[in-house]
Amino acid sequence: MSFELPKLSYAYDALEPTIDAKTMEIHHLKHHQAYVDNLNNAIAGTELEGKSLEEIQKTGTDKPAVRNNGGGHYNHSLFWELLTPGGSKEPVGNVKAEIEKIGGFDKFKEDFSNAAKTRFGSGWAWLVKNSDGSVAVTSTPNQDNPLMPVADKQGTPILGLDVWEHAYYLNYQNRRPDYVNAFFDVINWDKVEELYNK
Ligand code: MN3
Repeated sequence: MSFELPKLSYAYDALEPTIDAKTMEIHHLKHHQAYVDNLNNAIAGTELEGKSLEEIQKTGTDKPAVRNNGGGHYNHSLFWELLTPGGSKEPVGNVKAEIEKIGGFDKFKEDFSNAAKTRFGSGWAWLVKNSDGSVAVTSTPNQDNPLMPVADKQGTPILGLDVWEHAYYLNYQNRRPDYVNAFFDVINWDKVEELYNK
């Protein structure tokens, strides 16, 4: 049983003007599909075949092809679910309460945006849930994520933002900060809450 490209629950143009349809289509059909295909090739015939995608993040990352493509598949699968047309504007429920404890929503936006804007080169900004239920902002290079033992900061990702140029270059060119600011218009906070409560 190999991994497959997940279907999106919205149309490619549904997130405009924040994320344009062409970027969504190429990102999903080309970039994400390549991570899926390369991950399947990398684990075929190994002890990782048949393991869950989460388990592969935790145990397979000593192999570069698994780290890069397994991370790519996990990160993008999560990312698509965290986006929604119109967005829900503000955190809800337990996530809202935990964000209050780290300084409130405005402080969180500032910290998360800084993590996204200052991640040099390609990578991701994250909000993670710690084992004690608290939340924290972090970032990772390339297709790493906080489930991987190699990550500076461990935790369960509940919000992630792709800051690779392929995620924004057609619409924003070199203006990563504008893309990061616009991301807050399309966050599915109900999904973030669902991930926190898992
Ligand atoms: Mn990407």
